[in-house]
Amino acid sequence: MKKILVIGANGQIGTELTTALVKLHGAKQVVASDIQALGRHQELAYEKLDVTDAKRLAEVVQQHDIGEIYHLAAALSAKGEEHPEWAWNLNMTGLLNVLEVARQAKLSKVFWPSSIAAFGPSTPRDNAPQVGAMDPKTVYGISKLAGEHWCSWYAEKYGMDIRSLRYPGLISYSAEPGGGTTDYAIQALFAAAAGHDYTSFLDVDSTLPMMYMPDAVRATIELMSAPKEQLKAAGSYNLAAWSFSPRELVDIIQQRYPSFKVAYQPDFRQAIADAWPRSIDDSQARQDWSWSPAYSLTDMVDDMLLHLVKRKPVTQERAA
Ligand code: VAH
Repeated sequence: MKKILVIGANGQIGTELTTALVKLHGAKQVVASDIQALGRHQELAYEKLDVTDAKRLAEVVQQHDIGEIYHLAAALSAKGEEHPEWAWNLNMTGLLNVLEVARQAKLSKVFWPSSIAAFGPSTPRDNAPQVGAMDPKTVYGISKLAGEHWCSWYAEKYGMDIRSLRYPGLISYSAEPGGGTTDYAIQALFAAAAGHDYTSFLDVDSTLPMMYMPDAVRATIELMSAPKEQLKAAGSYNLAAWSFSPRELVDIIQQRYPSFKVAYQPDFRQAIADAWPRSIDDSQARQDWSWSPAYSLTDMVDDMLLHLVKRKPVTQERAA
């Protein structure tokens, strides 16, 4: 049986998605890969892979008899603004390599994450629609919007099955995120669990769409398992759980840790957040494959703090 290749398996999404894919398909069916020399998932075959190297990617697909790719390696919004050429190359050359290798190897399915970052100031701030104005203002968002169109082009021209989700900000404890704008929420939870105060780089009322990683992973697997004929969206699906501001998150944390203190010092990431919608209309996903988040905002806070207090945060320096 053809195997699954996860590109970016050591990353914030890849770490938990890979574990879930192993649970579903078995360790022998999943090959992990990332830019680091070593993988996080000891039980899996692992390939050190720079996804901008098309030749190496094609070799890995051939050597492991890959049938599906989950391509998660990317530069996120904040780091992309600090290193625009690097971010564009990683995000676009990486995706184009995956699409072209998948075409030539006749892979059955490809998953690629888009993001609410593909929206911009012209997008309605509340209940951003599945189809509407998209004028991203970050290199990351531009690469996600361009990527959505490239995925549609390959799907239409070659009849490929390419599936995608516009993830909101994702909250997780298993792998620290790499340079996103929504990371303030994760950093605040890590700080509270460690008994430290926190200085937020977003202002107190910066409301953003967010989701707990277990829900995002389940949505990904549900999307990839859905019968193709059920999927009516032309491209990447809006996906949502809830939205919150730093003030709202901190209030919930302080109900559990009354001494937790937060200061607000907005930096360049404030302008990134201000160009993103406050909430997302994901009714198409709910309609097409009965998407529904399982975790409430307080469930997420309690589960994050439970795991973080029990263990030192797992961190792994990611190559820039
Ligand atoms: C970022 N976590 O902050 C990512 C995400 C919607 C935000 O794409 O860049």
